[in-house]
Amino acid sequence: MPLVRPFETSFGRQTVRDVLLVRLRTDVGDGWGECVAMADPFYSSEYVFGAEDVIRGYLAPALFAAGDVTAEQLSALFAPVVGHRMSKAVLEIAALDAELRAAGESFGLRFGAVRDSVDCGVSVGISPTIDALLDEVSGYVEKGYRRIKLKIKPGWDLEPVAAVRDLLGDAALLQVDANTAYTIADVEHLRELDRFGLLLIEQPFVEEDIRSHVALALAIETPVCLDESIVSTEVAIDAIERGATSVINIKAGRVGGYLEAVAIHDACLERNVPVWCGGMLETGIGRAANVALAALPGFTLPGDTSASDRYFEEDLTDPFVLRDGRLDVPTGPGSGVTVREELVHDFASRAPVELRE
Ligand code: SMG
Ligand code: MG
Repeated sequence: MPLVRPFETSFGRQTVRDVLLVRLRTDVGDGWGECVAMADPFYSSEYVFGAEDVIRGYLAPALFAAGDVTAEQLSALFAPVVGHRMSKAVLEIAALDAELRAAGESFGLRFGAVRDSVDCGVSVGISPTIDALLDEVSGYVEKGYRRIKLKIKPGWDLEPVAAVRDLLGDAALLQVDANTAYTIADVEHLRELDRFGLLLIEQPFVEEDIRSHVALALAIETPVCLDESIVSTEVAIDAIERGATSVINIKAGRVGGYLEAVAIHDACLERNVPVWCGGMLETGIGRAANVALAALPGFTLPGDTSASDRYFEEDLTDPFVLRDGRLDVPTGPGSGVTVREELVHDFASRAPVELRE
């Protein structure tokens, strides 16, 4: 699906979103899921074709062989497959969608939502120039976004952050995301971000490097927030206890599913660690589940849960529309959104792959 504008991060520039969708046919009805893996393994090791391959070769056969199972049992069923969390997550959410549609229960109710709409932020890519960046940010502010996140990398950090802080004023919520672009040698440089009153700095160092995040957290006043590093509840608790992260970006796909995401939320709530809902340029299908997740009590910071028009000219569901900086949590059964199947068909880069028992 073409993006309305290119999205550049420290690891690359995207102009389209190559989305792997799963439609799960069950004896209680169908469920849909959106896999958050990107086309290339640059954000994480997972990528679209890899996801398709592991679903086809391992996860779907395990599902078929298991017979009568519930969505809740899938993570144990898939445990023999190491990693591949985004692939596991899409099957789990498709199964949950089918189950909850049959039961007449919404994702929000199932996850434990406590609000009917959620505060939204927007993630702003690296721009060709500071002027272009300020234009883009101004547009989002006009639309009502409640928090701005700037993508940063070496050579694109202090100057753009200073310019945007100037534009927004001191009170505005502003944060940065490096997608692992820095090393421990950059600690002194990153400390200079302290003067901008940021909400947090997200994932400055590589995903396995918890130790350097601990060192940065000790050196800097800006709270350190992990994204890529947090792949499970155990890792989240460990990173919190070691002082590597004082805020967590929760992305269900990255942690193996929404049920694990809820567990991380619960662990963080218990430890007074604020969380927020990350984004992976989802269509309305994935967005519906993210918005439901972001309605849990521990999600106290605005998420990367932007409106459909931030990403796409046309969404695969009815568009999510920003209202006073917030998106409504769908209330219908399952995801609460209806997939526009003709549009999925029109956008499809190839015919659907059908897997059977
Ligand atoms: O969905 O609005 C969105 C994108 C939010 O910045 C975003 N995601 O590291 O948090 C992150 C990135 C990962 C995806 S980059 C293509
Ligand atoms: Mg991130």
